Formats: sequence, structure tokens, C-alpha cells
Amino acid sequence: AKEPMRVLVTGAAGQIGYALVPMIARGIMLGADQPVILHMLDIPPAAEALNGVKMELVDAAFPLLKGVVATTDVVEACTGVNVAVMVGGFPRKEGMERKDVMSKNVSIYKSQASALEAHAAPNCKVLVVANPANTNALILKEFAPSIPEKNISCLTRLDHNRALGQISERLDVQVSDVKNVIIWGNHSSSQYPDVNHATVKTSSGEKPVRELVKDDEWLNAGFIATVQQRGAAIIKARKLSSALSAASSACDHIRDWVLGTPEGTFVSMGVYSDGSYGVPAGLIYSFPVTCCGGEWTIVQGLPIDEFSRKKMDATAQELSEEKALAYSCLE
Ligand code: NAX
Repeated sequence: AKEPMRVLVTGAAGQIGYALVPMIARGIMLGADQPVILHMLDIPPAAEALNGVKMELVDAAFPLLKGVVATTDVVEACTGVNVAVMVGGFPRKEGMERKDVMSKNVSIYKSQASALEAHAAPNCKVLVVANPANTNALILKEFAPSIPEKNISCLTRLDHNRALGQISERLDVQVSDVKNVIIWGNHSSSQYPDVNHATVKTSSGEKPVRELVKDDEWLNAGFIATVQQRGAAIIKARKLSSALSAASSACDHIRDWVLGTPEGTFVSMGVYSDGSYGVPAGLIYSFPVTCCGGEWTIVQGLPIDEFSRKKMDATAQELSEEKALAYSCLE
């Protein structure tokens, strides 16, 4: 039998946490044969609710779940973890300035970076979900210099999955037959959902999405806006932000990272830019990646047209501004 893996979920008493922890305990994140020990962190005002989540995990009698740590102590939460899913953060409230929200998150991610660096298992993989996700991940990277940058990522898989979903609905095909959409850049409305390399499996082989949709007007405008604005549409409908889809996508992100992407398939992950595709190095930017042996690699050599170039640069520009704002909070 495999040794249990320890998985940290911060903000575990929140909405996404509530959807995510049972998925992890059922083996959806790390595989049906991988026992897990859940580490759940939240802040003291949420301690009682967090304990309630722990009670429900016990009540669900998950066969793969070998232990639960529910705590408000960052060091206890981070100790020995193999995977860290950072969902906890400070939400933007009515009337708050961008800088004030950034400042709160910078201080949270700075201190959690130190705790992970000092106490997580060697080679711990980190996924930041909490917004601003890319910049929180960058702060975490900066303040955990001994964690290799290849181990730090942010979630854009939800945006990626939303793009797959829109193409599947439009063409009335199975979502599992659509692949290789790309989310470039920031997990914000400046992201660029790109279908130029996406294909659909049909009875006569793989066909480009553009050839099947035959509506460049929709692909270049309506589709992009729908994916960019999907989070807002969910809030309008549910009066709450995306939770089950965010949790499921976080599982997809970690599963593919740890267990590998299928041959010929790439997925989107926010990772530390090395300058690929002319994206400034030193940003956490969403790229198309393949994963093998527990490591991601940016897909190289995709042709980029002028339309894409502009959109990729605009979202990079926004990330550079966020980075500058985050650094100004440190002064
Ligand atoms: P909730 O407000 O329901 O839950 C957040 C939880 O984090 C709360 O229980 C809170 O007490 C806790 N928390 C706050 N500060 C903490 C700290 N310092 N340490 C540990 N826990 C702390 O929000 P929820 O809907 O679960 O969303 C969580 C985060 O995900 C938000 O930042 C949200 O913006 C972000 N999202 C990111 C997405 C992505 O694709 N990257 C999509 C979904 C989601 O909007």
C-alpha cells in the first residue's frame, strides 16, 4: 500500500474548501489508490466552522482518508505537507482600494511562504487559488526562496475548463473530445483564452476548433468575453462565487501535475515565466504546459498571430502592474 500524502488546504472553512476537501478525500486529486492526510488551515474566527468540516470528514468515512489536521496554526498546518493548495485569502470588500486588498494578501502570502519553506516536505508542490492568484503565487515564491520556482503555481485551470465547456456547448460535442485551448496570462478579466491550437476529436480524426466553429467573429469576441466574465456570471446567478468548479479544477491541476498530462494534450497553469513567448521573465503567467514525472514544461513553438500577441502582451502588462503594486505594499 502507498504511504499517505499530506495535502494542505488553506481557507478550508470557506466555500471552495468545503467543495474541495471531500474531492481530495475521495482520491479525485491524487488517484483512487493514494491515501491522504488532510491538513486544513483557517483563521481563528473560522475555527469552529473548520472543526465542523472536520466532523463531516469523519462522518463521511472516506476509505482513503488516513487523518485530518484542522488548525489555525500555520506551522502545524504546513508541517510535512507534500501538496499545498492555498485557497485562503483576504477578499475584496465593497469600497476597498485595490492597494488595500493587495496589501492584506501580500502579508498573508509572505508569512505562509515562510511557514511552507521551513516546514513543508521537500519537493512540496504549491498551488495558489486565492486572488489575486498569480501575484499571490509570486509573493509566495519570493518569500520562500528555497522552494524551487518550478514547485509554485497558480490556478488558471478553471478558466481553461470554462473554455473547453464553451466550445463543447457551441459545437454540441463531448467536452472530453475538446482539447488544447490555452489560457494566457492573468487569472483576471485580462486573461486571453486562445482557441488557435485547440482541436476536437471527430469520427474523421482531430479537427481544429476554428474549422468546426466557422465563426471567427464569435471566437474572437463573444467566446473570449464569456470565458473572461464567467466568474461574474456565476456570482450573478448564485449570489456566491464559483466553488465546485474551482475545487474540481484545482484537483485537475494537481492531478495532471503529479500524474502527468495525456500524450498530445496540454493544459493551462500559472507558472514562473522564463521569458517563453516573449512574456517578461519573473511574472507568474498562465502558459500551455505538459506534465511528466511530476514536472511541468511550457509547450514551445506554437505560432502566435498578431491578434494573440496583443492580448498576451496586455495581460502581461496587467501582471507587471500587479507585481509593482505588490512590491509597493512591502515598502
Ligand atoms: P471564502 O471567503 O468562502 O473562503 C475563504 C476562506 O479563507 C475563509 O474561510 C477565510 O476565513 C479563510 N482565510 C482568510 N484569511 C486566511 C489566512 N490568512 N489563512 C488561512 N485562511 C484564511 O472564499 P472562496 O469562495 O472559498 O474563495 C477563496 C479564494 O479563491 C478567493 O480569494 C477567490 O477570489 C479565489 N478564487 C479563485 C479562482 C481561481 O480560478 N484562481 C476561482 C474561484 C475563486 O474566486
